Amino acid sequence: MSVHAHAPAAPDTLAEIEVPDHVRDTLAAHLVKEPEPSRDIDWAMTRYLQIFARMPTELLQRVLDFGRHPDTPGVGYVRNLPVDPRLPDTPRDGGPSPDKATFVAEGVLLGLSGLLGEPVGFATEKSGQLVHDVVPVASGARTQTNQGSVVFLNFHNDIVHDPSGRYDLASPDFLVLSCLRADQEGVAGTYYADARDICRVLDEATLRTLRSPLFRMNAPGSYVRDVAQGAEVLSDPVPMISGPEACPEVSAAANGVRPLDDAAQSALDRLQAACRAVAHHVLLRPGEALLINNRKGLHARSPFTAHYDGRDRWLQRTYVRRNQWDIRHRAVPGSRRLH
Ligand SMILES: O=C(O)CCC(=O)C(=O)O
Ligand SMILES: [Fe+2]
Repeated sequence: MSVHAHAPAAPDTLAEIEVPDHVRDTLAAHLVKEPEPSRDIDWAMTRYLQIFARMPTELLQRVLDFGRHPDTPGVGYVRNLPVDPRLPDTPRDGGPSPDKATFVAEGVLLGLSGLLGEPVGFATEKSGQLVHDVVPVASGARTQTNQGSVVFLNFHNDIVHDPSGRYDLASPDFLVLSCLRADQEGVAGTYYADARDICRVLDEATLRTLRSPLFRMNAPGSYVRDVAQGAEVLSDPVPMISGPEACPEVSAAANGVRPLDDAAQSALDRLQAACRAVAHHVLLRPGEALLINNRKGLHARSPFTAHYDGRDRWLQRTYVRRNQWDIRHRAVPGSRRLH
């Protein structure tokens, strides 16, 4: 008998969800009539729920299961979604575009988000907007942020600075990334490494180190740039991997992880190498979206060429919490979704 006969099968960590043409067309027909959602976001989210709830039950359940169970895949690749009839230029300054006449893309993004939880904004990320435009920005081309293009954006999860010293607590549970326009060369790839796959390929000693509070996370690039005048703002020492073996949580700041000793540094290097070895790789195209569980795994982006000519890559993104209760201490007064 082979030694592998009783090894548990590797869990399926990528959900591929193809929307049938007739469902896409029905979604499009409704979404094209909807107004700009931020005018009354709770009304808009309710309306999107009505529209998306009419999808075939199996399709709807796959998206709901993605959001509600610890044992489901960490990344969902949704294809054949509706797009706007006419797409204006990609914004050059980080968005939003002033020229959008219809809001199909926003409806797709927020409709999918609403099946996972509630979209929330953070005052220090994209001015607190709920719909983020992820576009290359010349001044950030070499940064480890979503404005970058020239550099590989390392495997990370999207974390949020919090005065408690723990940056994983307030962070989004999910990100939704929806593609409005691909990069002109078609090479910009998004990667997702699921913590279950990462743990399968790492040795015991490395895992023990990664599960120890030997790492300090730097606050996101936007926070460091806009609030801290460029200085690092480090978290308390935290582990990078936590939780039960069957469903571990992983966290890594994009803007720098500072290991406390040499063993932690080499474990961090092995973690990034493991991510590259196990990651799912997707080239997002218009009408495609990625549902990203921001706790089950880490994501990354390949380098690509930005031209700053209005035809650059354009994604829209939400940050989604299943529940705002645990972050109510940081809610901005007078706002129900801004933290
Ligand atoms: O551009 C991408 O594919 C991913 C960028 C990213 O990490 C993010 O928007 O959080
Ligand atoms: Fe990210």
